[in-house]
Amino acid sequence: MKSFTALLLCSLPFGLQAQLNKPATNYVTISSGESEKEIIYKAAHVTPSPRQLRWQKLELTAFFHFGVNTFTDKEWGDGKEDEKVFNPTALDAKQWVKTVKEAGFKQVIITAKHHDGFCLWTSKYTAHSVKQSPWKNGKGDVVKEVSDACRELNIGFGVYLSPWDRNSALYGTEAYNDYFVNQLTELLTQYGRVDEVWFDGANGEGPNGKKQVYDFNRWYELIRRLQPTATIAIMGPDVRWVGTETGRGREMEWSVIPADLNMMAKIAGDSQKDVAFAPTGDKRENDLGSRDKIRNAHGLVWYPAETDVSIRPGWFYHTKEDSKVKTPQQLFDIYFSSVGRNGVLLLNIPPNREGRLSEYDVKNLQRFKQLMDRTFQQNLAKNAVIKCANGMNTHAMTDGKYETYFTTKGQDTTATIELTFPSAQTFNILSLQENIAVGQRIESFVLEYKEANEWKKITEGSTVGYKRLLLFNAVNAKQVRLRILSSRLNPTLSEFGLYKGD
Ligand code: FUL
Ligand code: CA
Repeated sequence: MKSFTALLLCSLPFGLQAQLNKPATNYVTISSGESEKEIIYKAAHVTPSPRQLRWQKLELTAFFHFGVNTFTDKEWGDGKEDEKVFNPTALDAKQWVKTVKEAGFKQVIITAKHHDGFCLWTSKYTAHSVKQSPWKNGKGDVVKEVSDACRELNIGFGVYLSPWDRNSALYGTEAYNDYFVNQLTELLTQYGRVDEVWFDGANGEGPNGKKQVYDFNRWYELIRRLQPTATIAIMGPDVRWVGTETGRGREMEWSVIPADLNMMAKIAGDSQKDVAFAPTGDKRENDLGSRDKIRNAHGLVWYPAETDVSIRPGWFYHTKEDSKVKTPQQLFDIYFSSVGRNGVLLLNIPPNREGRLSEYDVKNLQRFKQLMDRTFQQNLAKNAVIKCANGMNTHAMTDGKYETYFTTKGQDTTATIELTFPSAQTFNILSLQENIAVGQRIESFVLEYKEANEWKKITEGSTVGYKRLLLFNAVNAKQVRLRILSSRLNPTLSEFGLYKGD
């Protein structure tokens, strides 16, 4: 197996190599003999690339699984589907994009081609596409309708292109990599800016019974050249699959991890491969980046987690699942366990056979948004007098701006931040955000309140990262403190929030 370092040095696209050589870097090498102290110092300086930072700040992104499976009632098509089955009666991509935008989502990803090989755009390189369908007399292009809607409504646009293609006769041969590059080129050149390219890990057999050896580096090079600001997920260098499709990330989620974990072989190995649909498969290990994990690493890389989950049991629309759409409360819990655990949520909302998001999904998304707005409407910490003996910029923690941040003086890696309210306040949510533009540093923290002159624990955690949300039984207190117990370098806090949820 090639190490990721070797992969980087010999085969990464020039653009990426140049970017990695800049002083602020999302990758560092570690030589043998470096002390733990040196390694931790290096880890604290690994920062996201601009495209990774933009992506992390999106928080909420939406997936649209749509294709022949929508009409055959399947999850994984076998590639033998008649193109004529694809016939949405009232396709309205603007309704999809508008619905998710109004619910707070900042970017969408459309399944341009799923494992069945059916293309939602009129690719020049195959007949297995919308071209042969009755929809708009073969003149329709779903990818275009989605990208136009994204541009009009000003939200990010991404494509899912399944490397595994159960229709293409070329699959399993070297020519398939050319075919794939041609299709990717169409998607990257015909629809304006593309913000995310999502490669699935599934790699099964094609029609000739052979598996494909994917030419990932060629694909990455193409994307960097044609769409340099796009993040490549999850079989790619920018964004890592969290390891489960349940919507639950790790409580300790380091975005800086040993570079070896960025290896394609490892990621492919962890991906779903069976035709038997198993959406709850859990490949999470609970620790990828603690001191124990990075002590013996050969390199460290900024490789953040994306948490993908469907609003329904399946990824594609099935009428029988109309009653199983996740409730606003379930979506809210997922927000806490994905975005609130230093991840980006990729929530799938599958359009139905009409070519619209169903009323059930729309209603639950709207109520989810109301719940979010209600919960995070007022940061109670803003009303407190905040003090930290060794701190700088304490006011920056509650100004609502991510770019302004609190940090400690000198070399201090711990801090006690004390909040005094004019009168006792009731709250049940803690929200912390590190300024990841300078790195991820906090390793351990505890929130306490004062009762009868004694400090009592409310909640505690390890990593923070871009966002950490903790829910606890409501507390009523006039004095509260956050103790940062351990960090890899001076801790930072862009925002500190205390909220009272329902
Ligand atoms: C999986 C696929 O096999 C599912 O069908 C779905 O597209 C999901 C997002 O990724 O690996
Ligand atoms: Ca701030």
